[in-house]
Amino acid sequence: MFVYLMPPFNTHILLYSVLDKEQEVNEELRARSMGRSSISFDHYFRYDEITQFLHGLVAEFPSLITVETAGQSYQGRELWAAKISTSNFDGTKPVILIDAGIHAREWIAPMSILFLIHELVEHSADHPEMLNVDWYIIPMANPDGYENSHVSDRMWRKTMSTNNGSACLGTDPNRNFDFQWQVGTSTSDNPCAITYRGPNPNSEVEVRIISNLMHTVNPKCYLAIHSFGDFLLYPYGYQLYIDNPHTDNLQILGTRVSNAIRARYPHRSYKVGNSAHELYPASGASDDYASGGAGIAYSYTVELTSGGSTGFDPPPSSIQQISSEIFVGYREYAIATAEM
Ligand code: 0X9
Ligand code: ZN
Repeated sequence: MFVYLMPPFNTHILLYSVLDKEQEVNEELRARSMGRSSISFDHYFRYDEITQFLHGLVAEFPSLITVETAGQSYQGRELWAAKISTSNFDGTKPVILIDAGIHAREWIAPMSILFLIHELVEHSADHPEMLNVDWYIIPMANPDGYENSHVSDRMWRKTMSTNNGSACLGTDPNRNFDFQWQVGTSTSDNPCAITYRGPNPNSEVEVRIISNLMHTVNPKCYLAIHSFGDFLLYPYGYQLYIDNPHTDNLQILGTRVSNAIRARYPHRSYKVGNSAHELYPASGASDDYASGGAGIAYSYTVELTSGGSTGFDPPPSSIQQISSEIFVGYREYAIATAEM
């Protein structure tokens, strides 16, 4: 079981082109010229730093970004929602909904989204094509688990809720969504398993919050950000060979996004396909709920690259590179969503 949860290693040699180097240097110069030397993507942010970062942006760019709480985690941390819009979220533009960090140990996922927010807000003039959509982003969807993975157990994946009759903590939030819950394999009824699905669907408050947003925000496109394995996956993933009415379009858009990344970063190849087929069948995941429960046609799980053979632990020095690469993908999703 555990083996199946570790997507196959990609043994890419990380090649930096001259162009990448140039971009890195420009990025640094630009950051410095903005006078925000405190913001750097050279380390993994803890929950408090994420909170500070988001509120700092609101103070400086109030017409572009607002931050509100989408609700509180089991242990009482806010699930911050960053709303980025050049038209006040007035309903005139299609919306992209993103969550990252629902799996605690996948540290690169929230970092890539903080980098996206940084670009959208602090360098908005460079990305007008990305602001033809409104962004509703939960950069840290499982703050309790995330903090636990920093202070106690680096490989912690689940929430931190207690379980009746067991000393083991937590539910796998990506097995807890209310669509085909408990069906098939890679979902466990054992509270001590890392894929524990919970006593019933939606038992986790973090899952209820995200499920609700899928309905209230009414996005055209939903992205769940995870790591790792270099995949852009689409539903249905609860079982093999279950067709999704939007399969053709999901494959087309995923391919477009993967191609955009490869065109800019030739060494990086995100594979596109049905999640059960490309990775493994797993039920109760957010992408399936977005599709089958909330009726969002364009729903993907992004499994970020680990940039080499480092699994869930890309070195801090590669946060900027991995985030810059997938930024091209997020950009392409935005351009496509604006066309929908
Ligand atoms: O197993 C998961 O929840 C995801 N992979 S991870 O390595 N980040 O844990 C994949 C979920 C894919 N989606 C569905 N199976 N519906
Ligand atoms: Zn994950």
